[in-house]
Amino acid sequence: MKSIRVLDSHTGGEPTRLVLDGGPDLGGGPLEERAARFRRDFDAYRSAIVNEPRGSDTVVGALLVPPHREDCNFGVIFFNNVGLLGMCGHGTIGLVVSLAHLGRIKPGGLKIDTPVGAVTAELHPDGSVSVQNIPAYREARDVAIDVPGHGIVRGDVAWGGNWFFLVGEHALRLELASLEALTEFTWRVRQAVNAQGFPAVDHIELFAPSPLPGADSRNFVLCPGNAYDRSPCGTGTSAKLACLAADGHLAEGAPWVQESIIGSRFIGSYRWLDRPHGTIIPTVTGTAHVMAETTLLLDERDLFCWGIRA
Ligand code: PYC
Repeated sequence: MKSIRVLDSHTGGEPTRLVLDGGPDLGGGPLEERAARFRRDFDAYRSAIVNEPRGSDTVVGALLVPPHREDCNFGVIFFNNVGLLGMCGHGTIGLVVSLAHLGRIKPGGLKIDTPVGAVTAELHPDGSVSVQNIPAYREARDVAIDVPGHGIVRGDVAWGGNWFFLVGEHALRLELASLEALTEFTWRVRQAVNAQGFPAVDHIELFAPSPLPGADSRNFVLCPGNAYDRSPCGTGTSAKLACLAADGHLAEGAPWVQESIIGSRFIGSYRWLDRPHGTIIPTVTGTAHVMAETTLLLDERDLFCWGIRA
């Protein structure tokens, strides 16, 4: 029987399953190449770790690997129920809290290698974590998408470590009671965005004012495998910060409190990297909690040993 040692955490309600031992051996080289190897040769591991019956559509896996970049302390490759992610903000916060739980880091800064670039994280003495993400930018502003059954939906396309379509105007209420309608709508929006010029967009993000005091905005984020992000989405918040910066709606260094559909919050801010081109360095701060230290057992006699795959 194969065994895989994992540490489960959640960041604002969104789970991260950190793979410590027994995951696929991806060899060395840049993380982008190792991610391609993971995708090509070890997809069964991805499914076994995060899909049912051991996981669920919401679980994001984080494979801990040695870094390639010399200035990094750790490397990580994130994955979900349908494939690999570029970066993952909630997952990085979960990773840092998990490393602290294991005694592998103390409060302070560290640098983490990912397939889309190096990120810097800071574990604060109160246990919260700030992630300084890779550069984020808006690719296209106020794009009109014709969504069958819904009409024209306008939004921005932005990169925050994954590709997002960000929609501020829509007819839906951002509350858990509307989950089915939110999922159906954003799924249709993604189909239309992909068909109408932006095939790489795999996350759809809706915004509305928060009904609670203290937040600048509430979001609903549809992830690539159709689960919604329980956290405010670190890469989605980064994409939002890039749009706010480009529109002149948030000053450099000012805080932006982004709330998720379940009420968990990240505090975002940015600094300009390249103002003429609208490129920012976003920072997202949040908290995570460890939940379980587990050994996954993979029994080849089990029909669903490698997870239930669509
Ligand atoms: O926090 O960046 C994030 C994220 C991406 C997908 C789920 N969470």
